[in-house]
Amino acid sequence: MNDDKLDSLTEVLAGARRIAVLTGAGISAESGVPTFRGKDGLWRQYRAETLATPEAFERDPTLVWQWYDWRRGLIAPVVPNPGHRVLAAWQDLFEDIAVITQNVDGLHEKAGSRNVVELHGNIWKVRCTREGTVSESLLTPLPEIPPRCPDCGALLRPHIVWFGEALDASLLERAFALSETCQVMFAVGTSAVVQPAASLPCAAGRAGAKVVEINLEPTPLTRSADIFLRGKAGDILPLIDRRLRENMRAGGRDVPPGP
Ligand code: BJW
Repeated sequence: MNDDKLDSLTEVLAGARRIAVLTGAGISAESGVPTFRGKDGLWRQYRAETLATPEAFERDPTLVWQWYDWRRGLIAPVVPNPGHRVLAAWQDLFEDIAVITQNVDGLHEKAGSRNVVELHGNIWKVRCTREGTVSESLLTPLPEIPPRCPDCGALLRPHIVWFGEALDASLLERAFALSETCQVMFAVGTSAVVQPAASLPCAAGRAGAKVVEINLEPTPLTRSADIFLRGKAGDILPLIDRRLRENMRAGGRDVPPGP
């Protein structure tokens, strides 16, 4: 990575207290979770319309659940990678850091991040289609497909936001508030095409934040980002972390060793 870019980024971060990070499937790719739109992405092999819409679930809940059961099986053994771990470790370096994630894999929490907004839900949660109650469901494979609510017998659905569904209004409000009040916003490993999440870095930029994008390739966000760092999140975030800690130490701050 270009050293000048790293220098200007560490300069920007040196004075920052409030950081927001929007993450997408790319940050979990190095843990072994498939992305959606990449070379081996899920939407290259499966049709979103038949698996990730409310209409698909209404038509064939068994098919939709079989797909989610398979994905839960893929995600169950994976662990956070250096990208997730750096973001969790930055809780020691910045007064306020929030992770706004489109991912449903729970890996940020697993890495130790505490302030996480899960915009698209969580694959380890289920929701009763009759009562709307949300509960954890960790068994994989599921003992019964499609699973039913133990209280009322109605179908359970994955607690995930499908295409055409509204995001939880209070989570979205929180995500915009975090984006519009941060000083630096990172967009890490997201194709930045799915709304409304893709609008968050733009909202941050309009409100005066520096926008830093980390991705293997340019996205629709790249042109308006202040700094674009091309490469793997699991390489670039640790690189930034090391440089940041060196600078903080040089400035007389007592900082713990990195993750
Ligand atoms: C790396 C890397 C490494 C790889 N390091 N980088 C036309 C225009 C505008 C909007 C719309 C439209 N038509 C329809 C819409 C709305 C729609 C939408 O935005 N569609 C677009 C695709 C066009 N949005 C919705 O429907 C949302 N709801 C909504 O708008 O509601 C309105 C409403 C209001 C009131 C009432 C009713 C409705 C809901 C969106 C829900 C998205 N859900 C999904 C599926 C969840 C299913 C599941 O997980 O099972 O969420 S779609 C899928 O995309 C998933 C992701 O969270 C989301 C974003 O993907 P992400 O994370 O960006 O991943 P990828 O794969 O796209 O990109 C990975 C990136 O990482 C790439 O750039 C790589 O280069 C990079 N990368 N390895 C760094 N190691």
